[in-house]
Amino acid sequence: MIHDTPDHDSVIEIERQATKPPPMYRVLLLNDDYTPMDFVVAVLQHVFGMSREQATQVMLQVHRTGLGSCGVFTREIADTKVAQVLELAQAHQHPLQCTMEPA
Ligand code: TYC
Repeated sequence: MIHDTPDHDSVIEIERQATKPPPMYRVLLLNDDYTPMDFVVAVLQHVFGMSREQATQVMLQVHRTGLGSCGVFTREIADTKVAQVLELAQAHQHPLQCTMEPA
């Protein structure tokens, strides 16, 4: 939009800030030697809404490579999902680790 104003640079800057998409974060699952595969699949289905097939693919990717992406979310949603995974892992006494990084 063109603004007929003597200070149009700051108007454009304010609009850019207001319409900028939010920073996004990738939620990552880490491999370990102890968490049962079935538990990881169930967590991925429950927390990330994945199908059993999709969850199995992500779990195997983590198992084989050490790391895998559970999806990309805004900071608040990514924070919540990381916390949900860690709570479930703790509640079942599994060492499953989950973290997030800027996407
Ligand atoms: N490596 C685990 C096993 O062999 C399975 C596993 C997969 C653990 C993914 C964590 O994020 C993980 N039981």
